[in-house]
Amino acid sequence: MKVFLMSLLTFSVAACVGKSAAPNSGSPPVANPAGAGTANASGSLRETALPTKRKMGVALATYFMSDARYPALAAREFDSLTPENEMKWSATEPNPGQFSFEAGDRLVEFAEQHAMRVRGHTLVWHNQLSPWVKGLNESELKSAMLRHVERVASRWKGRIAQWDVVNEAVDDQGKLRQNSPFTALGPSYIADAFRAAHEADPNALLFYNDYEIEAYDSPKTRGAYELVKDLKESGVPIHGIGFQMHVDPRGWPSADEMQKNLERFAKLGLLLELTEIDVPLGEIPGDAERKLARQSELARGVVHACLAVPACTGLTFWGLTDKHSWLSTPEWGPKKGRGPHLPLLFDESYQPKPVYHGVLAELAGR
Ligand code: 9MR
Repeated sequence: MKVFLMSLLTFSVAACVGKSAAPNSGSPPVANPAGAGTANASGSLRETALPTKRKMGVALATYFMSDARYPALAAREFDSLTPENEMKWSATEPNPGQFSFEAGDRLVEFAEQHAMRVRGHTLVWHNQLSPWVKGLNESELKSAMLRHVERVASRWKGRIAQWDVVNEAVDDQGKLRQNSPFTALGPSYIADAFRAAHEADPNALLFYNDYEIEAYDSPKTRGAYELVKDLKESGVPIHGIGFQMHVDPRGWPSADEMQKNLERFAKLGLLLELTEIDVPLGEIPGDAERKLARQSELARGVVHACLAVPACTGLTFWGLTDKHSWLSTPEWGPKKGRGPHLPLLFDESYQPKPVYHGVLAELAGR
């Protein structure tokens, strides 16, 4: 136990093992330092999900790792890791041609030490771009994009199971979004990014990732559908689509609707991942108990929909505890007069919430 805890605490300097964790290869030894939740290792999410062949994922950030409860709980419960910010453009290429991979390396090494799959996030996105990118003309932008994809995907070649190659390219109407500099390159930029990623890391599964494409009948879902259908039919190396699931609970699609939507995308021959799940409590009506119960019900519906569609290979929660959620920051937090969002499976003291038990029960088929 002591050795294992030491390895958790020193993850940042540990040597990398240089290979990906085999899918569903069982669990590593697990730690339960005081205060890091109450679930037993044997009943963890990752253990419980093994027979379903779904990966249970969590978005992690290097800057929270210094609290030993954080890496311990993440490694015990989850077998897939998405770097929350560390692989984005502003983190990996702050200046033209000057790359910085240290934070991404730390998370990849941590994942490898704990038999967690890595979902790389994300190569081409209009947000968290380095400011210099916005000053480029079209031909410079295209070269910069291809170089960025090539360098970042090569860095972790063979160690990233899935890449979100292009993120959030379409707007609410399902058209290429106007507030992205990449849109100026025309729709072919998306195919170009996928081809460059495939060349750099031929074994990585390549995903298009977006939010608000969960509802069956919305202009945005239709736009994303047409986009990935065209890519697939044109022979572009795209393997999957990521549904972020940052859904306002007041308009959350039913489990049946989500399932129907997932099935439609699966028929294109794509893999499906639910990539950034959170369920903000603040939007749910009722008292605290009612909110927590509804949060659990909604999350169970998401798990149910994924389990019902064979092409759905994993579910990732966008953060570990309510303390670490992007929805707990002043920038994204609840609007005036609304309660806190508290959107994740564990509370601010790392204890499992009703929604954790709901997800676990759904995974176990109870
Ligand atoms: O969780 C991320 C937060 O820490 C960043 O400040 C924010 C900046 O845009 O991005 C958050 O993650 C986003 C993800 O990368 C893409 N989908 C939406 C997520 C929530 O905004």
